[in-house]
Amino acid sequence: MRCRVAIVGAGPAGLLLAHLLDAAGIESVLIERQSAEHVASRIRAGILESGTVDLLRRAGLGDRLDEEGMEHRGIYLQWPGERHHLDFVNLAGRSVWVYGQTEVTKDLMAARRRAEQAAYYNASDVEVHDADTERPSVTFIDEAGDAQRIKAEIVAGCDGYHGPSKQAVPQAVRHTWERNYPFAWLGILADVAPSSNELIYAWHPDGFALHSMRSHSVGRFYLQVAPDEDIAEWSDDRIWHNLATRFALDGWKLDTGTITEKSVLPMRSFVTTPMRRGRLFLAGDAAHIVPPTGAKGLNLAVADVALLSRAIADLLLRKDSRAADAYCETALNRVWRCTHFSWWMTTMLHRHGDDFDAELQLSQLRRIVDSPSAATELAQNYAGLPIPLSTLD
Ligand code: FAS
Ligand code: PHB
Repeated sequence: MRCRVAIVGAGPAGLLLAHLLDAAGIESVLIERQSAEHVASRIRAGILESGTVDLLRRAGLGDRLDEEGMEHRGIYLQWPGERHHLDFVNLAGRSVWVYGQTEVTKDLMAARRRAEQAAYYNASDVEVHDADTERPSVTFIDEAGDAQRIKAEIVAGCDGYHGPSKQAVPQAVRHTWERNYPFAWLGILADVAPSSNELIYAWHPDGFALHSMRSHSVGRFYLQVAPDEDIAEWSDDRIWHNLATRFALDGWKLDTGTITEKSVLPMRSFVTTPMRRGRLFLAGDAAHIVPPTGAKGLNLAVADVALLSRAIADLLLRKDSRAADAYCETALNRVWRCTHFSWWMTTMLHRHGDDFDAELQLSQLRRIVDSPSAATELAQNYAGLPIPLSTLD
């Protein structure tokens, strides 16, 4: 089988790339290891930058987002006895939106079905070949057990942290940075109306806690735990008790409800370069992972894909390779900015080290609340940098 672009991975990066290429009249094929149901059921990110929202709207994917999403002016920063609001609209001129990645993925999958473009789910033994040539290809076993080879002009590796695409970049030229943090997040979904109108990021001696949400009736909460935490040790009561302790504030109460999902998420920073090798381009978690404290992971994947969609369209439709040749450098500039911000938020808010470290963290938090320039720096990074030009521009 031949196609113009073979996309490995049908998470948000792969699905959005397929959608943006379709908008430019470029056909693609998606090859995904999991079932469509599995992909659509994943619970992951919750915050969309306004740049991401604007792009989704312009791509015709904004209807449900506008109906069900929740626009937030900012976040709260908390430490024992104090909770302060940071207003991103006043500080940085833009808001953020609460609309789960699960919903974004469902919207993208529906758009893919409407476009009637090929997608192989439940693919196994996926491998990228000849990335260094003008004739790259992807081989795999399809869900019927038949061997397939897709010959393409471009291969996009959108297969996340564990995907095979990055392996197609020769080890000798690959450079990887990785930082595993000495803590993890215990995340829960609960059928309970949020106890706050916007997200609360709380520093506490017992550990970090985050009050997020998915709707006016579903709360999303995270607790800092040990990296090897056994979720079986965490009863619902123990989770709610720890959340109430870490968010405690005079005159405020945390409402509780039925916990419908709980999981432990590892915390790591990871970057691999180059993000391009010949006709293979990496985007999203295939090239970088950030700790979710800065709400960057999904938004960074969207920015990669906007940039990549334009580079592929220039290359295939206009024989102009400038954007493709600059893809790696341009993408990495934003990757490292988001990697630094996510590392900074994570090391500022999570308990690790000794009491000296704790005093440094509290001093940093007070500085943000007391200094408009410090608050503006956080707001500009959290609310997001402008999204690169895509095939929609
Ligand atoms: P994804 O990992 O979403 O998608 C990659 C796709 O490739 C998957 O569908 C996978 O099945 C497929 N794949 C893998 N190997 C393959 C193979 N061999 N062949 C074919 N397909 C293959 N970000 C936030 O901002 N906030 C959060 O709270 C947050 N929570 C997260 C929780 C978890 C458990 C994880 C893993 C990530 C979380 N993230 C969060 C980051 C997350 O949202 C990612 O940034 C986002 O999913 C990136 O999208 P993709 O690059 O498409 O990668
Ligand atoms: C979420 O709602 O899942 C979420 C929100 C903000 C973060 C991380 C996760 O920083």
